[in-house]
Amino acid sequence: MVIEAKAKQVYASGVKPIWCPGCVLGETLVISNPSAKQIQEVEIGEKVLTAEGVYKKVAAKIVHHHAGLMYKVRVKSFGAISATPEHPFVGVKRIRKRKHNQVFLEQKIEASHLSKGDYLVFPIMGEIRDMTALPISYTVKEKDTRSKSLPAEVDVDEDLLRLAGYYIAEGSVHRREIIFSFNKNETEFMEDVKSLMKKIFGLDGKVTTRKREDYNGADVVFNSSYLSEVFEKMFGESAETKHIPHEFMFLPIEKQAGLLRGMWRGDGCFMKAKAQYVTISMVLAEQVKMLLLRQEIVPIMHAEEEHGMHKKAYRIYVSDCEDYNKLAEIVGVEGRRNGRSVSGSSIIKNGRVYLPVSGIETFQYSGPVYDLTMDSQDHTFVTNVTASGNCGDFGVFAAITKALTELNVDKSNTMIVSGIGCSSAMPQTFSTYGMHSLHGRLLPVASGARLANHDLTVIGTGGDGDGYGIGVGHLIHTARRNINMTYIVMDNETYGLTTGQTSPTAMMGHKTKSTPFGAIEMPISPLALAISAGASYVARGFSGDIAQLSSLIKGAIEHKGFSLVDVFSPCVTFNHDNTYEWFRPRIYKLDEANHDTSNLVLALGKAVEDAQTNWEKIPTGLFYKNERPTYEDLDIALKNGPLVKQPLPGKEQVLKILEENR
Ligand SMILES: Cc1ncc(C[n+]2csc(CCOP(=O)(O)OP(=O)(O)O)c2C)c(N)n1
Ligand code: SF4
Repeated sequence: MVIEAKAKQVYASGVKPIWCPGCVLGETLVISNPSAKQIQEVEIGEKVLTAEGVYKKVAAKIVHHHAGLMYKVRVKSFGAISATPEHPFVGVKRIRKRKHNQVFLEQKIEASHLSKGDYLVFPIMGEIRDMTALPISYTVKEKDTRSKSLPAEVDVDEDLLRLAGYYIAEGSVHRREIIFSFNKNETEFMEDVKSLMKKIFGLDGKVTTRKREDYNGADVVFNSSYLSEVFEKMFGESAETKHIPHEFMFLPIEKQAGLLRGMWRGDGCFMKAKAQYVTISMVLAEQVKMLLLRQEIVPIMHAEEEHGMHKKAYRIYVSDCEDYNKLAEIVGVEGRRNGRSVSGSSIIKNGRVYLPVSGIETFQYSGPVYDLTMDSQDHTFVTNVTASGNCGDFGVFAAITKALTELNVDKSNTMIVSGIGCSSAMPQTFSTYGMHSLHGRLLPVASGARLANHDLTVIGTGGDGDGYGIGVGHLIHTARRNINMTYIVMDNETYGLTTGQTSPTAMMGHKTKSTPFGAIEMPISPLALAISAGASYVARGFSGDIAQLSSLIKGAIEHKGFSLVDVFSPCVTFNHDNTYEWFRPRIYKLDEANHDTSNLVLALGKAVEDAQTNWEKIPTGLFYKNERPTYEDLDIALKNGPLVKQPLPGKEQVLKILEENR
């Protein structure tokens, strides 16, 4: 497996972790900013749409070889997506077979656990960014005396957007000419284009039918090398690269209606039973889909493979009666359809579309599969079909990588030690030294490594079961010894690897295979435990906030002494209570609440605030930090350096020590 990260040193090992990833085929389309592109082409730092309907940066891209079963999941309207069996989709379980759900409870559902009728979620981009003026910039050519100069800016109103729509659908640029090609009968649209070009850019156009006699087309032609340059830059150079400028995608829907009107008049049509838009630009097809969704119209997407001289085409249909009439109203078409909405079709609610699964097939595949780790609170990314989610441990991986990169830690002098659990797969994913030890025993191993080599950067990584269950005794003693190391606990409040049993941090009432009637024990408070045991750096992060988490990990690595970084790292497969969505409204940051990190009593208070507020308020950030001597500073033998670096005592010295201690 290859995990790409922008690092001075490459910290990724290329070994596949076991975490439940959203692995899909390389050609899967991802909704990125400003376009849509195959996942294999997406780069770190690029923005991609998340299940929240907002764009976030890609923190890491993961590729690994998969050999075995793949699931091809088909949904109504948006087509199919192929994924590995454990791929967690953002979905909703269908409650009654032939009836739509009243309530849509979203969860991450593995591809192999989906059934026909369940819903997959596609978020509608909700952000609105209005623009009133659009700057027009072009290269002034002194020799070009024929092109009139253009206004420095134009109003972004319904007129401009309708004109943009006509151009995207029917426009082309030929040297200094801007040509809008229509059918001869579409005189109304030709007149509309002429008056819009005159009003907005002051340009006069003429209609020409200069082609063959049997040709049914007519062109409206404008002469301006300046506007040709502007339009090519804004809307793409050829029919295949045509696109809507990204900033137009955020405009209020009233303005976007103008865009749809112009586009549909150009490349769309209204038939008896459906409206249709055709384009050979894949990016444009995805953008039209999003524009329609923002108008609460669910299109049916259909890709038509290349055949003969015909390029691959994307057909966008609107067939639901209500949607058809809504679109007719927007485009200004008179015909209306009577009838009810199509049963069994998609539902728009809460800023998302719930698309019923219409079929699931399996097939064998051997080759690369891809996944993205997002710098987002919910760790999801959106493909052209639906949103996918990831195990929180990917976020922790990305945060550790970021911290090591920013500190430029020497990987040949770093050791990552783990216990056993999903989270304990971390050492394999890094190209540092590492050891996958025994369940609950990572701290003694890590302590040994540090005491044997005081120059080594030692990082322990494990789960809550590992560290707060079977290994809790070691936590207390390593903390009180103040061993100079960093301990990162991926706290998912469950035993992930063993398929979801109750862990020591599980909340009371949490139902699992091991507590089918709900947990009856109080959850442990790991931060309070660590602070009271003597840990000198105690922090808590969230794998949905990579920026905060990596800075806490950086602080922990730089700190001299024992550092605990507890991380809420949701298990998307087995813990459906403590999800990204559950954490988000409850979490707040201590550094924004003027917390005094040097005050032990206050830190203890903050450490139990989550349980005290019945999990309404969950602080994250640095709880407590103090500088005190480490174990290796105080130990009589180790304070002179690791034993391996000290000269061996001679026979006389050994005898003297024995004599003194008789
Ligand atoms: C001594 C011992 N007891 C039990 C197990 C079985 N076991 C493996 S992982 C695990 C729990 C993992 O949970 P956690 O540490 O929270 O990590 P996660 O998988 O959730 O990341 C258990 C009980 C074991 N491997 N060794
Ligand atoms: S912790 Fe949960 S989501 Fe993560 S790899 Fe393990 S089972 Fe999968």
